[in-house]
Amino acid sequence: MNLDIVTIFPAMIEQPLAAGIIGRAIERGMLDLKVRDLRDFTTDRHRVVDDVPYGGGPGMVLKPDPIFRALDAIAADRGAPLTVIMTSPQGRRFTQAEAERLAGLEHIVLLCGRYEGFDERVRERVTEELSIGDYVLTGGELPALVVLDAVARFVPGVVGDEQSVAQDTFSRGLLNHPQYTRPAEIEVRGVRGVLEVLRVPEVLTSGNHAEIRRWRKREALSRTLERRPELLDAASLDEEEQQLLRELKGAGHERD
Ligand code: 9D3
Repeated sequence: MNLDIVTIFPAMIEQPLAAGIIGRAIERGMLDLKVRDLRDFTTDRHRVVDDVPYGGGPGMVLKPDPIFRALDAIAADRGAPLTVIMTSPQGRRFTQAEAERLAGLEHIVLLCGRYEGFDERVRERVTEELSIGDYVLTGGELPALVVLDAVARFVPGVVGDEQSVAQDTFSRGLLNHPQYTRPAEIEVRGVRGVLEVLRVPEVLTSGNHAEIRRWRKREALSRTLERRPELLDAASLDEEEQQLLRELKGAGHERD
């Protein structure tokens, strides 16, 4: 998969990728990422990328011409047409389904916003506009990394364990069940300095795999019901899960 990220802060993209799974996938050639410094596409001596808004008001706006020149250079390098994604607070919400769809594309360009945003005319060349959530960030670089990370996981070979990609929370539509690893018992100091023993649930060490599967299903369902009940509307549950959910909902009412 080919990706281009256009930014005025290339280090904000490059530095995090120096470590971790996505960085390694790039080194191994599974992802071809080119980080493009928007300033390289200016034509003035001071490499200016922003200007005051027409009509007045606070802040600065990203100038359109360097962005158009960057996109022309990327099209010349990679071949047109381009899928150009603008990161912006006005965008549609980026979701796991969007990540999977974008992973099916051969090439995407991510434009990172800064200041008050882009000159509106840039949208002429933009295929989609994405936000990662309802909170205010200082720019589009972290959102671009979020999109890159979520999309790259779907590229075959990037994540070692294909099963973990397929069984992921948002692919299955449920939150994950609790996980434990060795040792089976740990002695820890609690809130008031009192020693207590924390044990792994017995079912997990029982060797009864049918019971383990059922326990995990129940835990995943009860967590989802408790924390993210809206996910249950879209989740596809098997017979056993539907029955467990009915039991859990019944148990919830008894407590009221
Ligand atoms: C203080 C500026 N705000 C005035 C009302 C608007 C604004 C402009 C630019 C707010 C944030 C930003 C920078 N954010 C992004 O470029 C961004 C973003 C985000 O802030 N939250 C979630 N997703 C995204 S994607 C790009």
